[in-house]
Amino acid sequence: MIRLLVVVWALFACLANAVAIPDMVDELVATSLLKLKEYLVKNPQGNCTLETAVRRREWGDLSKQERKAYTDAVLCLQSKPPLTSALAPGAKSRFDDYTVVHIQQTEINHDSYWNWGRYAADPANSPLFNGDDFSLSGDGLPVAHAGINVPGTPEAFRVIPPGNGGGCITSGPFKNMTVNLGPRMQMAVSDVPPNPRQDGLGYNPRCLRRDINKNAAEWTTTKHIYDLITQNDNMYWFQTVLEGQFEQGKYGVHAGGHFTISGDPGGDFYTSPSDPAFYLHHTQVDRVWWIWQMQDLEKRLLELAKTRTMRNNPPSANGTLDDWSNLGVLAGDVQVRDLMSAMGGLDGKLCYIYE
Ligand SMILES: [Cu+2]
Repeated sequence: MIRLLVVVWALFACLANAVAIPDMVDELVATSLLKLKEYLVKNPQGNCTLETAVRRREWGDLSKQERKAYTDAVLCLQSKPPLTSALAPGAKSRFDDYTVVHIQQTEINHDSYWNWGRYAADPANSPLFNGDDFSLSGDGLPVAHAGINVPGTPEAFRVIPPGNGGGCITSGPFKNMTVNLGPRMQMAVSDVPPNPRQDGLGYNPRCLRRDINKNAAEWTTTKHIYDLITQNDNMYWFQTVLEGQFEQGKYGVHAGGHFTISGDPGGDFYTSPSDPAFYLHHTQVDRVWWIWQMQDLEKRLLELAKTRTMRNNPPSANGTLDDWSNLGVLAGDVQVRDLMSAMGGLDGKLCYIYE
């Protein structure tokens, strides 16, 4: 068994072409893939097999050319006309369409992810945020600003101390990027002009600000991720711990990752997808859910918990597999049932695994 795992790992390390030392969660993926393999033998998913599945790889494991291709694709989306401008006058590009749909509804996935735990000790020097040409651009210029106020937490946990940035980013592929939409929330960083519309959909051109925050990243260590996956055996608790138990001063990995990016629009719950790093963060959220599902596929693949509204605010009915999720101009209406499986969801359009 152990020998087989070593072989599986050697294979991945080879495919990934930059060899990072696997962390505890990466090792869990290796064992989980064996479970997924068994499951697929019993429940074949048409053309979607482990051999045909797209392999989503960690940002730091991509080659420099692959990272550049990714940021070039984002810049390309930013150069294309929008589809949502009638609805949101602030939307100026195809990239903004994703933010519009998120402001109104939800988000999408991309092909690389950010393994928070790998860089939690020093995110500003990670290959994602070190500011070189193969990063997602770096930290913002140092501008004095308050820490991040986390609502609903006990006094002692109310504020996450600020990082060293807070101002406009100045390096890397997105240094000339214009943020058009939002903000919709009160921002922790200074000098962010308010949006002309209360819903955040008005036109509000400004620089991308970041405050890469090590203090927030402490909530996203490999240990946090591993415990989240292995110590919560139903969807209710998995989701509760993932989303954070703010009332107990526990931010959880989801908020922890958002607050690690921070700034504007990264620190705005609604507009955060206008920072390109958002997608790598949320793909990691998807990865963590995927690893959790694989621990018991029969039970967890289609398991839902909780209601249709975030933190049940306003109160709503329990979510079900028959509910519809509106992905707006991105994908139209999709049934939740079709979004549960990375292997064969959406009539086989979803077919991917994580390395
Ligand atoms: Cu999020």
